[in-house]
Amino acid sequence: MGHYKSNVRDLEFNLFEVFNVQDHLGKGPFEQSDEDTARGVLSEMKTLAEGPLADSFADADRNPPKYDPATFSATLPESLKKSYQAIWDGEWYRMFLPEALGGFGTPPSVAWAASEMILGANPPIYMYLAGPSFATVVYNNGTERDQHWAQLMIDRGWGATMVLTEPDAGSDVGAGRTKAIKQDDGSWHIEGVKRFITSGDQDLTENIMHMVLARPEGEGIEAKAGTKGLSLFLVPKFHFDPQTGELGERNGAFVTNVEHKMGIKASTTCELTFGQHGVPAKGWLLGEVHDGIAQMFDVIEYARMMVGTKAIATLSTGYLNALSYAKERVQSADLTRMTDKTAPRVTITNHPDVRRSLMLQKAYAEGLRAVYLYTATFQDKVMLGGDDAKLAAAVNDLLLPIVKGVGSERAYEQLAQSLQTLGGSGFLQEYPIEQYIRDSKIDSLYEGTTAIQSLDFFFRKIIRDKGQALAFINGEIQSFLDNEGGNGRLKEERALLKQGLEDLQGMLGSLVGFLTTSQEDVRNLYKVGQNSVRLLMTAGDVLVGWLLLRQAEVALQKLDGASAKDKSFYEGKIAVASFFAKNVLPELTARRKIAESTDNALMDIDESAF
Ligand code: ST9
Ligand code: FAD
Repeated sequence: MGHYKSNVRDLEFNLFEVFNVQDHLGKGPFEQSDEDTARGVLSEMKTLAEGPLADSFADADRNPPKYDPATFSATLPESLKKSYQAIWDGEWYRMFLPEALGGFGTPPSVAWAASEMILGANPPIYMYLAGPSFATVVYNNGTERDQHWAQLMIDRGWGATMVLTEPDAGSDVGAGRTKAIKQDDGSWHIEGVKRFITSGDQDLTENIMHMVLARPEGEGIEAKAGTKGLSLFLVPKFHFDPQTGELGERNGAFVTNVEHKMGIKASTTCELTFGQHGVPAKGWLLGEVHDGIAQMFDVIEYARMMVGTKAIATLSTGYLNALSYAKERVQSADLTRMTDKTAPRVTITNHPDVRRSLMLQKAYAEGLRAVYLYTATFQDKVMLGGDDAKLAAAVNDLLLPIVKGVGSERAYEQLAQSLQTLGGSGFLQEYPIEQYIRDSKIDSLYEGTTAIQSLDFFFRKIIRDKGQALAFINGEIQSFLDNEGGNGRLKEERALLKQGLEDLQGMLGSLVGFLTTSQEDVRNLYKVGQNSVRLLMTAGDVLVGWLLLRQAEVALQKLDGASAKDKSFYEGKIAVASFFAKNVLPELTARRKIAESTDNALMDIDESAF
């Protein structure tokens, strides 16, 4: 058995029993899909993920990519290349492509469900697969020339990167200094150093298209400070024939270092130096417009969803590994017979504390899976178009920082609990959990740290949106509370969810108050900053609590006449929803009180006192 444990039953439960995505399969852009093909996608992906993809997970961690400074190149372990080839040959990347670029017409909800399995089995492989998805952004934002290049990127299987970060510009992308100097032939020469670039070099693909943010210079170009002064350039590793894609000379974008790091070692993290080794780094302006940050956010939104799904996928396999260990491991007597030294020893699933921890792991693994899949259903709605599309886009935007920020924080925290379930064995490399923890720590850092997600959530997705998307979600939860489903069961849990929702609303009210009064005292903004992550995490808990209860309601309806296996599955859904409502949601009241009573004492402390 490989390390990866998928959960197709839960994926299918979400898609077809809770969110009913089959209702929009076969329609519009999803004309080619139906429920059978969607189930087929998941079943084939399970086989691939648990087998050929998972195979290189540990080997590529222990034998990571090598960097050769003489040739400025990185080479990957053979085991990883084999896994990559398996997924590339299956053309799975087409799941996310539009029809015009050879897509399968798969709805995002199904594509993300399948992605979860790749990301749980071997996340670096997914990142090396970025070429076709990034080509879609080139296609959507590009001129006819760029659109042809996008097709070349896909047909020739090129890799791709997103290149924003610089040594002095991480969260603050607008501080970037890399420049682009206009040339007479219509190209641009890029000069500067970028760092931490994922997949910046590899020996999987014949070429790599770097998508680079840089500050344009030249006659008639207005210099603007911050992110709004950045443009997006297509900078290939090798020049190519613009018609056929045939490779030419090496371009002057060189990888000058590959980082040594805590986790995801198989994914190369590169320093990329432009135009400083005697060869100009030539780039082409995407779409011939200076709108780099907005164009790059098309990539970022996709990547933030990917990072959250990656974290949640890892938590799920971490939990399932911990569960199977706990069912086998015999240690200590039952607590009720603790004084009887001759009492039989029991499996650790009998100990209340192990049960508590496993149920919490299950709650976040399955609750957060429901959150990312719920989010993906709004991506389906955007693609379906129609009157709902604008609101659906706003709801997707609102939920993205929760998928990314809450997904990554809770996954890392709960993976520590998965390891704890194995006792000392969890610390060994014989089991996958230590690597899961190392590999998932990055998820709360890249694509915008959790603090950045929380500021995005409050200032952009709630305040700037005038609370419209938030009002929609609030309405959905409220109507769930108002309708007396669940055959009279789950009454107490509904009351706890109601209280949780009120606590979230109260906390949000406090933050809006701080923001409003900042017009008189600007330092009140610090009170927002002290609470923004708390707000994000609380919104995440309310969503998890609600979606688990929605699932429990479906499970209650399906219990009668269910097979023995399904019966256990549905009972598990009811149990986990009830556990989360009773054990986590009451904590929200304390968090609300903390937010309400925030002062600025923290900000008054002299730095030397820390
Ligand atoms: C990174 C990469 O970390 C990590 C790994 C990548 C792996 C890639 C692989 C991907 C996988 C693909 C695989 C596919 C395989 C498929 C196969 C399947 C089988 N939403 O607020 P302002 C825009 S990369 C949308 O004033 P500041 C907007 O245009 C590095 N747009 O910002 C706005 O203008 P306006 C990641 C947004 O104060 C403009 O920005 N780095 C949003 O100037 C200015 O907005 C980061 O993420 C949004 N949420 O700058 C940086 N927000 O207002 C984190 C802004 O007019 N830092 N815009 O609309 C931030 O996000 C900062 O908040 C900041 C602040 C830079 C935006
Ligand atoms: P900083 O921005 O210096 O942040 C340090 C701390 O300060 C963080 O805790 C942060 O939350 C906090 N902080 C900063 N500003 C604020 C604020 N305004 N409010 C509150 N707190 C704040 N970048 C790319 O462009 N392309 C890639 O492919 C890519 N891949 C990466 C792969 C790896 C393995 C790593 C480690 C990084 C990668 N990055 C990539 C860079 C990544 O996106 C940045 O590391 C990230 O955006 C944070 O920037 P920073 O590291 O400079 O931290």
